[in-house]
Amino acid sequence: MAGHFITLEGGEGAGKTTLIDGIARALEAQGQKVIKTREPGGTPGAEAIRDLLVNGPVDRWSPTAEALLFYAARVDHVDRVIRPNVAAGNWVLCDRFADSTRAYQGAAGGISADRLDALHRMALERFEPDLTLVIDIDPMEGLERAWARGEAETRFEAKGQTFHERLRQGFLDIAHDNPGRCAVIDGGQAAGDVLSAALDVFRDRFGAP
Ligand code: T5A
Repeated sequence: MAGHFITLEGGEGAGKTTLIDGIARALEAQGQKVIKTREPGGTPGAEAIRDLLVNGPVDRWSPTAEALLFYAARVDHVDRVIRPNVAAGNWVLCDRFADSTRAYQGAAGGISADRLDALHRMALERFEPDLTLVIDIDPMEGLERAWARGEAETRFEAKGQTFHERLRQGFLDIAHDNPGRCAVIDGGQAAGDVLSAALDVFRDRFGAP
């Protein structure tokens, strides 16, 4: 039986990593095999590209150069980790995927949706997640959480408030335009309530955990 490819999306410090851990525990408690992974990253090559993207001066790359680097990492990750694990029947929980490029480099960075769609089709054809949870949070609240944790990879966090407001709206627009794939979760709630809301969506879509 084929597995499932689930992505978590949202702005900085939205709580994606915390939520992935909770969902994984709930699935594993039912005996399911779960692969937790992230973008950019998830393979040695993609982690090397991550280092180029998340560190250094804020203007190190243009949005177009960023998008190409994110997709180079993504193709390696999909080929080596995501597709084989879905084919093996596992649950793949991925912290960020193509919607992050659509929101960060597209809605906030200024690349048109048509150009990013063309890039996605060239790289991955029509490959998309089975479910995307968009964790929505006030950008300042998310950034404060990330700063409080002493985040080291600060290149994208350092972009201005307008960028982060456009980013939030970009994710909400993606969810609105893809209701069959996406569900929006209020990330401003306590972590336990965010997890309950996410598990409700899982039960609704997959009947588990
Ligand atoms: N990027 C990525 C692009 O521009 N384009 C792309 O295509 C892709 C794939 C790296 C950067 O790359 C950019 C976006 C990013 O800037 P990342 O590593 O996912 O991506 O970066 P972040 O979003 O910054 O990841 P974080 O780990 O900082 O945020 P998370 O995972 O959303 O949040 P999490 O769970 O680590 O929580 C942050 C803090 O808040 C607490 C946690 O304990 C933690 O301290 N917390 C809560 N506190 C209160 N209430 C809750 N409900 C909480 N949930 C978590």
